[in-house]
Amino acid sequence: MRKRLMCVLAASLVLAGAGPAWAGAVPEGTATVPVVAPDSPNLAGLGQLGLTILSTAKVDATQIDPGSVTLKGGGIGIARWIGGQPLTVVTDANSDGRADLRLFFDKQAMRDAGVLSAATTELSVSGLLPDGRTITGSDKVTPNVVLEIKFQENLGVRANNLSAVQGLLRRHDAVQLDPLLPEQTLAAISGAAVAGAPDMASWYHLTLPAKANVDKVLADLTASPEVAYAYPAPEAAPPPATPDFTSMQGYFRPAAQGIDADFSRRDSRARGTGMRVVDLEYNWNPFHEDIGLTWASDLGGTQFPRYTGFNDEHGTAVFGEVVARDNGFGVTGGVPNAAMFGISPIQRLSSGGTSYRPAASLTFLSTILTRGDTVLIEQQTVGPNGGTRYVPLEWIQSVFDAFRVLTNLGVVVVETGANGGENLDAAIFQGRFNRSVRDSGAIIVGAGTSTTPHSRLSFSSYGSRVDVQGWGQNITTTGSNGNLQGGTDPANINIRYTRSFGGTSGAGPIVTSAVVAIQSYLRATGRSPMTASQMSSLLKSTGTPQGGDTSQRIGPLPNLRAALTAVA
Ligand SMILES: [Ca+2]
Ligand SMILES: [Ca+2]
Repeated sequence: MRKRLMCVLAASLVLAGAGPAWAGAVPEGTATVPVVAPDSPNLAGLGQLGLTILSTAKVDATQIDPGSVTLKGGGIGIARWIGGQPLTVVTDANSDGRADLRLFFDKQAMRDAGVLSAATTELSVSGLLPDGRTITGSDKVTPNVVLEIKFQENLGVRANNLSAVQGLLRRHDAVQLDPLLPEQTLAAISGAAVAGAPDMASWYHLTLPAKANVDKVLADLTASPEVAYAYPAPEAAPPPATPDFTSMQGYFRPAAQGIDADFSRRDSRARGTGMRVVDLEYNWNPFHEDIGLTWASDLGGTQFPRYTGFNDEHGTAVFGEVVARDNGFGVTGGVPNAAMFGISPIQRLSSGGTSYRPAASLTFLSTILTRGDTVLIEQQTVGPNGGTRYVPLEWIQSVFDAFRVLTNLGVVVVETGANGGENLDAAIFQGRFNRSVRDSGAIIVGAGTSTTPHSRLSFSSYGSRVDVQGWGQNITTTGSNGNLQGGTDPANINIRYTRSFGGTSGAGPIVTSAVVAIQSYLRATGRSPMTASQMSSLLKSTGTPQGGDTSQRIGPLPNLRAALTAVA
């Protein structure tokens, strides 16, 4: 038995050394990155060409400053939306688990600068990483000219009958003529055709040699009796840019409305630089355009696999409240410079199966975290009343012990209070939420209304043990149900936002933001981080008091301006 335990400990130590991504030397110089350009860029027409910079083990392409990227040979910068925002999309283009950066360049600007012509054989980009490294990469291309063309319907031009246009195709050295629609679709619509409807079978894409003079060819085609329409084949426009939703994040406005992260974020010392936050969470999407992380954010690795039976949108919403990037679009987290990680409560067993063991995940965290770090518990558990009468996770004694281990290390644990509507002072809880009986050290968070005077929401746990509250409704953040942008279409997973995240799950990250902002400020001013108990006292003494029925206690809403002023 003892021998087995030693093995497990050894394995944990190895993981602790190899896992976290926050250590590591800063490389210098130039890095080469793989670039994917369109195989055959179309020399005809307007619009943008998309180039994708793929991330590697050494380069996170999403960290490249889009404003620094240029196309070699012409000094062409990235295309911009009206308003100046660069045309970029963050997506895992090659499905290798690393988010990649897709950049768009204006074709007209490329042609004017000579970067895109019949003689072009390669497109090369260079740009800068935040650490000062230059990245370069290139891809081979074979430009051509592609037009969208409709022949006169009365000619009956079909894929198997091009006789009426053979002369015209020969005259222009046509390389290829593809029907716009496959035969199967054409057959299906002809069956349902309404008299007078356009004949879609007469539409084609016509490929001409790269050296073709586009203006001259188009003039000739348009004047030809066989042709109804001819113009450059359209380019795919990138999806519209995400607007700035930060004005909808009322939970970060000054007290009494919110916790006043507006105030703390104006101070570079309170923005979370160098601070670590770990979310106990089933799953999350690190590749969201406004989160910009990778699976390096997963501290659990194979030992604590993420649970994919639920969707990842809960975790994505939580991450956004805390660390969404301050980049002019989407939302901004309360401590946008903090390093955020997640860990699953599911443990892989040596037998090969898995088991729900949050205490194991949390104890594993105690092997990597240190004083000043913060852990957010986004899990609840069934209480003594059963059903959905959920209670804080520390109801489970092994979890309580794991919290004690973390608290003793100087890690602040922020625990969501659960959505079971329970009175934690009731006799059935046997004093387990009475600090004079047992105290995990965790800061328990209840859910209050988004409007003043911040009264308890009916689903929120309450009682003397609940320390502070956050908004439990109307939270604008990344991910979740997509009712602000993106909807539920799986294709929009990286651009999805909600205006209605909530529950104690939504309240916990608000309080976590306050905790990390204060710890960040203390560290940046050369002082020791606060213990959980000191932090809890500070947030309570400086917060906006609870309104409504205060006999059902969920505590005050933190006020960062007052808290930071108190420790300044
Ligand atoms: Ca990738
Ligand atoms: Ca943002």
